[in-house]
Amino acid sequence: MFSLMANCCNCLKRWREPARKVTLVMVGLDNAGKTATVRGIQGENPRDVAPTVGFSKVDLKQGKFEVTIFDLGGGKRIRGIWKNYYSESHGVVFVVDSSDVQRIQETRETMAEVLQHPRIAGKPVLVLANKQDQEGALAEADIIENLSLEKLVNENKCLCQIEPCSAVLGYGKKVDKSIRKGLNWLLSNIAKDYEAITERVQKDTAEQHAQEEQDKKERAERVRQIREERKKSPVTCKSLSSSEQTRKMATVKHLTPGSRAQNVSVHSATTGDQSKKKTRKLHLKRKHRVDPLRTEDGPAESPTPPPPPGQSFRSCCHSSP
Ligand SMILES: Nc1nc2c(ncn2[C@@H]2O[C@H](COP(=O)(O)OP(=O)(O)O)[C@@H](O)[C@H]2O)c(=O)[nH]1
Ligand SMILES: [Mg+2]
Repeated sequence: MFSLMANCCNCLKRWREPARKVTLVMVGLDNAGKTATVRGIQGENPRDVAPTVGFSKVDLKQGKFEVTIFDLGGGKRIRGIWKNYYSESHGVVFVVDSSDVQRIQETRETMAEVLQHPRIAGKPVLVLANKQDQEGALAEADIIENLSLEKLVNENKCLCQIEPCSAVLGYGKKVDKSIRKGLNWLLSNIAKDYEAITERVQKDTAEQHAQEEQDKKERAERVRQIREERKKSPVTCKSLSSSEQTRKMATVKHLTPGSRAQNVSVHSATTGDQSKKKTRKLHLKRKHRVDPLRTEDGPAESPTPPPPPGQSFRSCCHSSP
């Protein structure tokens, strides 16, 4: 009787608890089936997926959890962005294409990088050994061996569960049971350690934001310095008297008629302060075309003739039949 009451109290307590917000990062090589998996969980057809450009953010309710999943693009060149999502993640879903035997080593290296990352190590990891419906797909034991999974998770102190599955078997209520089971495992392990993981998430996220702010300031400072240096650099033009400037620019006009840069310069050289500003532009723009003419050996030859005036670059280029 007493234990029944205690159970009821616990149930009531859990029912009254606020929903827990959990963020998961979903990674794995391109074509592993990450987007198909997320769509299946969401109740959308996993077969109509296009390759993920950048990332997609999916919010869903799973029991007492409000889950945000960052489904990240897995192409080689985009994997660099993954680390930007680690700090705010409570756990990881790593999707493996079990039928892609040729890239299993690449998968292993990629997984090692993820689990070793200081903002991931120690967090729970669900490995979905996807595409089990494909002929020749590696079985669970082979995946564990090929990925050196035990070694990896022990070294990085990550709780880990692997689920062989197929993301295209069904969706919504009919989503592969192994995917559902794996997700429940991940969420319940996050729940067990929720306060500690959340504290870590908040600390890491604050640190990351501070770092981003710092980087932004440093970038702005570098840009400011470059601008300062540019302002100081056109010494030659500044030291010329305005009549000299006019003469020089008139020469430019004479030598290269029709050039947009020179037209602007000559026009701008006619007035005081404004002329200084525009002269700087001239200094930059005329660089390519005017320099060879200073040799006074006659008109310079351009290796590739510019397109006729008014003709755009696009219309100059056409593919061979
Ligand atoms: N046969 C089979 N194909 C799958 C499975 N999961 C995903 N695919 C297909 O694999 C391709 C890549 O899936 P996608 O979810 O875009 O991979 P992502 O790059 O990891 O997001 C798509 O054509 C999917 O339909 C699966 O379990 N079995
Ligand atoms: Mg995708």
